[in-house]
Amino acid sequence: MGSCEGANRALVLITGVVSPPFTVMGVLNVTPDSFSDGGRYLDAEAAVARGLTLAADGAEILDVGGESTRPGAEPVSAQEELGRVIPVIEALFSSGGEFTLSVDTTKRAVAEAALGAGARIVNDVSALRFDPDMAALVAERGAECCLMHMLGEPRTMQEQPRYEDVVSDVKAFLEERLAFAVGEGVAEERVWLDPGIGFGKTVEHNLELLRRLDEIVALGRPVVLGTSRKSFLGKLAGGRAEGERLPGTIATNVLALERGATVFRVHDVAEVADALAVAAATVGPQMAGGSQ
Ligand code: HH2
Repeated sequence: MGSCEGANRALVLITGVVSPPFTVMGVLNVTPDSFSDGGRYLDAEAAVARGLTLAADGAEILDVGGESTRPGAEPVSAQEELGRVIPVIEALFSSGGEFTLSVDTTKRAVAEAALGAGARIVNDVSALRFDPDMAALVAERGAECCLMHMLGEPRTMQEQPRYEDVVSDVKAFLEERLAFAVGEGVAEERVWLDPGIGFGKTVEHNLELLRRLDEIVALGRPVVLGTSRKSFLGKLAGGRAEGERLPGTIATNVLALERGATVFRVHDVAEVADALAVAAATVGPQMAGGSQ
C-alpha cells in the first residue's frame, strides 16, 4: 500500500461502502517451505518483485506471510518471521503502488511490526486464538482483520478431521470468534471471515463448505476464500501437482463468487481476476465491474 488512495480504495471496497463484486488478494509467501511456492521468494528482492507483479496483475491486496501453515508445518520464531516479512512490507509500502498490504501471521509481534511498516490488514489463520495479545493490537490499531477457521493447529490439523456438520461447526466457530473479537474492542465492520479451506478438512469437507458457502455469507461479514492450488483440487482432478491446479482454483473461486464470497486469496492473480470478472458479468449487472 504505497498510496493512501490505493489503500482506501481496497478498504472501501471490502467494508461495503460501495458494493463491488470481488477483491483479489495476492499470496506472497516469504518462506522456504510453503506448499506451492516455498523458497521462490525467500529473498526480499525477489519477494518485492513478485508483489509488484501480483499488483500489476490485479491484486488489490498483497498478503505477505513468513510462516507456512501447510499441514504438518513446524512453527517458526517471531524473530525469524519478522526478518522475512518486514523488509518486504517496508519496500512494498514505499514503492507507492496502489495496493493494500496484509500480513498473514498469528503472532502479535509480527502483526505489530507489519502494521508499523504500512500493512493495514491482519490475516490471522488462528482467528485470534494462538496469541492472547493479538486481539488487543487489532482493536487498538483499527486494523482490518481476517478470522479463519482451522481445526486445531497446522501440525496436526489433517489427522482425521471430524465434524458433526462441517458447515454448521465452521459457522458456529466463526460466529464465536467474531463475538470474541468484538468483545475485545475490534469494530465488527473491520472483520472478515474465512471458512479455512484445507485447514483440518477432508476433500468432502472442503466441497461441502463450498456448496453451502451461502450459510457462512449469511453471517453478514465479507467472506474470504482460499482454495488456491490446494491439495483437494489436485485429488479431484486425477492427482494434479501444485502448479497444475489453476483450473480447479478458477472453478472454485467462480462458484464461490456466485455464492457470495467477495475476497479471493490466490497465487495466480491475473488468471483468477479475469475469470471472476467474466463470472461477475455473467451473473448479472449488479456484479459486473471487476476489481479494477
Ligand atoms: N491459506 C493459506 C495461508 N493463509 N489465509 C486465509 N485467510 N485463508 C486461506 O485459505 C489461507 C490463508 C495456505 O496457503 P499458502 O499461503 O499458499 O501456503 P503456506 O501456508 O504453505 O504458506
